[in-house]
Amino acid sequence: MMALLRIQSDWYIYFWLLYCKIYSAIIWLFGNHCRGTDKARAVITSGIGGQSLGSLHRVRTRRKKTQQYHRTKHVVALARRPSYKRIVMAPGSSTAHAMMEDKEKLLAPATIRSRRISQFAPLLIALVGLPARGKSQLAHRLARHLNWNGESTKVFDCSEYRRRHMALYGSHDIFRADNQQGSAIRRQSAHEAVQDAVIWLKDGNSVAIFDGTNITREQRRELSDYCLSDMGFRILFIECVCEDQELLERNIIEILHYSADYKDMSEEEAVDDLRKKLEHYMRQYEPIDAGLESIGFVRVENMGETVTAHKVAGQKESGILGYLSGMRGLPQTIYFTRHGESEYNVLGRIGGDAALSARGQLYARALADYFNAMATIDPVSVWTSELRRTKQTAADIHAVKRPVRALNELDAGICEGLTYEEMQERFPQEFAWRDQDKLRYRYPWGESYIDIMTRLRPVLSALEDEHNVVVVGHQAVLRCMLGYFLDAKLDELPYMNVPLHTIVKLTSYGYKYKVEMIKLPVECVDTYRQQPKNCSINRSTAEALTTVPSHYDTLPSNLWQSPTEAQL
Ligand SMILES: *C1O[C@H](CO)[C@@H](O)[C@H](O)[C@H]1NC(C)=O
Ligand SMILES: *[C@@H]1O[C@H](CO)[C@@H](O)[C@H](O)[C@H]1NC(C)=O
Ligand SMILES: *[C@@H]1O[C@H](CO)[C@@H](O)[C@H](O)[C@H]1NC(C)=O
Repeated sequence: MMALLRIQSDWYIYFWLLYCKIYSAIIWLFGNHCRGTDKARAVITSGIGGQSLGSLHRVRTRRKKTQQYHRTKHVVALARRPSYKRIVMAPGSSTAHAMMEDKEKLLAPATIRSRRISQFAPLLIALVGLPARGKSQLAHRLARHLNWNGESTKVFDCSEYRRRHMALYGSHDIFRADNQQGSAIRRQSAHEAVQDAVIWLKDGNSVAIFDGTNITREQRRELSDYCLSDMGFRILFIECVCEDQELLERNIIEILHYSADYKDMSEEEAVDDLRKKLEHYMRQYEPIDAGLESIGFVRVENMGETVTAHKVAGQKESGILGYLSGMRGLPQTIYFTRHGESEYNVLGRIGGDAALSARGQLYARALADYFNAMATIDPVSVWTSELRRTKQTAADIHAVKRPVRALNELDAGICEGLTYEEMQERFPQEFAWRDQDKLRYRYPWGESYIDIMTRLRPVLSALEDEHNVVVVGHQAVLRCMLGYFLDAKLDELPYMNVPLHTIVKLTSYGYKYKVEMIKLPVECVDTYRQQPKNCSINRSTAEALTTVPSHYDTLPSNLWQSPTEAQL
């Protein structure tokens, strides 16, 4: 009785609780719809001037390029949350409601699954797009960038697998949709490429780039399902679109020149063949449609002019998005040179901030003559380090000069300013350890090659978009930079020979670079020290010093007057 009374007196509380329950049920019902909206849209406009390094310069050159190609650039990253398609629609996608209803059921499982896959799972990147849209170039540049950033990456090129099946490329005929044998071969080679990519990722590598065409919706769905549910890998599609006729033509010319398919054909035959091949592909091509496909993708238009991201989440993917948004596919020439011979070079001392020797000054003049003669047709800009010897080397070149801190020479810490002989005398153990693993060895209070690679990242990204830049740098720094552009193995980097008084000219072709070494006729010492045979910590002094290049003990005053003597 008492209880009943209490209930009666507290009836309004119960009523309130009931009301709350109903209210939260309503919220819950609608909440699923609304949750997407607030977090969903993230619009990133990045790329322009975002990097700290030489940003003024980059913006200036960008603007020039923009005018040239009538380009506008924006990066729009839509919807990190792959929840409701009604909210997140890429422009141009179909909005027909009826179509959405049945698609939603179809798409839902895949999106939920993809959300659950760990950030640390390996990533498969699949390229989508017609031939000559710059897919291979993008694939290899991205791979180079990722490898440098510590993600072991490899490109799996479908056309290479196809070539293995057909000793000789017959003609465009095999790309026809109704060619049974041809499509069987293509399917087979794509399958093998994917299998190899899977093996690569299962071996503990982090990224595989699948460079095929994957042009139909069905193919993409298959690949995506296979990756997400069977393998537990992350997957990102990158679609390359190219509307710019000028760019397209350049890509086509590049394919004709460098593709293995057209080695044995005459120019006319090749052009005709490629045109027909494109037509076959165009008939089958279904561009990625955000309304119909539940895949995460990035669309790259005109080699990085416009980059649109859709349902892209994850650390690696964001990094890739950033890289793509800063990418340019323009042909480029870059020059590298070490500073002229410095007083420390003559004495065999490392590091420091010495001035140029007399011969180093001669080199500075010769270098200026070289680029000033070029300047009337092809003006250059100059990047130096913040140290005296590079600034002095570039002093006479008529161009804008930009000192960049990240280009400073490897900091030798406690060994700054020592000769190798002094290092052996004072720190024999350190000296031996360095010889054992020069790439990873870090001087006490100083740096290692790996450290310079890290600090060079933004410079390298910036440099990839530049044309006619002269980088006046230092031995270790240039080894890393050249290693990046020439795809050198990491362990080879510290032993690359970058001699003094030599211009290294890199010219891009496709995604590769051609190297020319231009030695200017000014004498200098050799600073190249090979790895000695004995790297044991208790080797003798003589063994430690066998490969040290000869040098002076005091600075000769007449060094540049008698070159023969300087040869030693
Ligand atoms: C695209 O990927 C799928 C999935 O493995 C594959 O079966 C298909 O052959 C590929 N298509 C092309 C043209 O590369
Ligand atoms: C140092 O030298 C001794 C022989 O004198 C040798 O047995 C030992 O293995 C050496 N230590 C190292 C680390 O190489
Ligand atoms: C290096 O030198 C040490 C000491 O002289 C010697 O014991 C060792 O065998 C040498 N190692 C090689 C690989 O020559």
